[in-house]
Amino acid sequence: MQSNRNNSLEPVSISNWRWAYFLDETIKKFSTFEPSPYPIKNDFLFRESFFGSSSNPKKVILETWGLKTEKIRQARCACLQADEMTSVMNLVISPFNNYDLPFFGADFVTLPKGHLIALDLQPALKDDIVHTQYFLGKLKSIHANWQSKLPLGGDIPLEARKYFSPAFLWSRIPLGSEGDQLISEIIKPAFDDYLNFFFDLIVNAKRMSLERSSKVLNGQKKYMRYRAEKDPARGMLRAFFGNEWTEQYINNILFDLQ
Ligand code: DBV
Repeated sequence: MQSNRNNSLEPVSISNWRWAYFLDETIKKFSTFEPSPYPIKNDFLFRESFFGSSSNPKKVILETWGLKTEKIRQARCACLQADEMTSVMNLVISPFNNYDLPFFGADFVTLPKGHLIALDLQPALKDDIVHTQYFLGKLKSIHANWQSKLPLGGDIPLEARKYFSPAFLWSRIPLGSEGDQLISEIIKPAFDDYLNFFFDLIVNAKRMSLERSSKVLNGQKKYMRYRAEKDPARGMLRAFFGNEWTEQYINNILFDLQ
């Protein structure tokens, strides 16, 4: 099947994709910031493949949405739906390094074993008080309000911890009506709170000195390299779309600042 999307800013249309609400909210927020498409080749804008037995092949579709603005180097979303069960939204918003802004990261994943929710404003320089003090206080109160209403996410890889803020919203939610209720009553308003707060930070962000900008750039590159190296979806993407395509996708599209 061909995609009718000519650039990364055109709407994503994957039937039954569970996370459409969250991408729609993100698109709405960016609409007032004169966004322009992010350069992504067709091969990565849309990809379709089949898996499972030849007698009963199942379809997997992946679409990539993306944009850039004056202060945002890249906002991109990997949108994947595999058959009925597996539904993935991996959204990362990366500011230009000449603003003291964190990354916006959302990893919403539905697998046969349940839903995984990872949402955060991730510092490029976690131990740098100038980079974090002005947003962490408020973000911690937003986090406290929602995390207390969700099941815990459990342990995360030790080496990944330094890339998360203390306000990392992290949960593993069961499938079924209880899970659906938590997603509509807790995850949706929580996402809106994190997204609205992030956009407030963008609006108020001022250009910084060259010296400070290069410090933030180093922090951003370290984050991107880590995420490219340790992408938990690598195995799944390779199984669906092959090794070579997956390595290009992860390193040249999803985490392309290295
Ligand atoms: N995660 C990605 C991309 C994905 C993606 C690009 C295109 O970075 C999906 C898809 N994340 C994805 C999938 C899983 C996870 C897990 C499919 C489930 C893997 C599985 O259980 O088989 C946040 N994502 C996770 C986990 C965390 C995150 C903590 C669980 C631990 C794990 O399985 O590794 N956000 C994610 C993350 C970092 C981050 C790992 C690291 C700094 O910022």
